[in-house]
Amino acid sequence: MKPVEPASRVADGEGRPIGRRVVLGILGLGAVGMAVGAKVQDTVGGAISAVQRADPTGITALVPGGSGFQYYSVTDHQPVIDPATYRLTVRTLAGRAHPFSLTELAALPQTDLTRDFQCVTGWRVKAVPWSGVRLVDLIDLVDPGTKAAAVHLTSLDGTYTESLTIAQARRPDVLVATRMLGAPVTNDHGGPVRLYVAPMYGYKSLKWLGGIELVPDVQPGYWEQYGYDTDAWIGQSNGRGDAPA
Ligand SMILES: Nc1nc2c(c(=O)[nH]1)N[C@H]1C(S)=C(S)[C@@H](COP(=O)(O)O)O[C@H]1N2
Ligand SMILES: [Mo]
Repeated sequence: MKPVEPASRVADGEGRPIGRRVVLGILGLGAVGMAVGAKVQDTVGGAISAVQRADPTGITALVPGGSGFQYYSVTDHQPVIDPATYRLTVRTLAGRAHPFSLTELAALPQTDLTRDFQCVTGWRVKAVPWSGVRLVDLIDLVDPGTKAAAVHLTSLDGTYTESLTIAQARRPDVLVATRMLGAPVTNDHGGPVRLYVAPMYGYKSLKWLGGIELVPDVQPGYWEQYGYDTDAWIGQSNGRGDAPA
């Protein structure tokens, strides 16, 4: 059977699927972030994976704060990212690597967008404020080469990938986001840097963004290898009729 992107699950108070967030709450570490030492993170990570092994649906839980987002990760340990050493590496077709620190990203023109977030499993968060650098601005900074037809995006979780055609990547509503919901992107939401592809289903909005590579052809991303559409337009793909974001 093909893996299916898990439908959202909420801890129901009867000891059934306990999300990792609940565990963090129990441990009193709800604000685990990038500044927390690796030792504490390891302990928390161990507790999380034990609980997740008991959750047959995969790895989802409500992210607290009433935002309506569901926590998604296809790996059982999310990356710990030090903002001081974080680099987003943009690689040209010719193989040149251009690293961007958070300070360098912050110095580039910033774009604000307020748009819905829609997961292909059905949940939607209305009017989310997003900010960051347009993907097109980063691409244009590195001299992409005329033969690049697509971008391949990689996550620092080591597993998740995504792709966009160059035309999609050049849209003004595709952001390399450093802020969402009025604050820096949290580690749970893929911070310090995630993608936000406004017109497409949530699986395009790769978390813990580490690499952007210009490539000659579209390479299907993580979920796309299991049958989800690579052109993931909201309401015009995956057999769904949702209203555009
Ligand atoms: N690295 C990574 N990025 C990811 C995912 C994931 O599992 N791993 N899930 C995707 C899916 S299916 C959705 S709906 C959104 C969920 O974002 P959130 O966890 O901030 O709510 O992240 C997307 N980006
Ligand atoms: Mo999703």
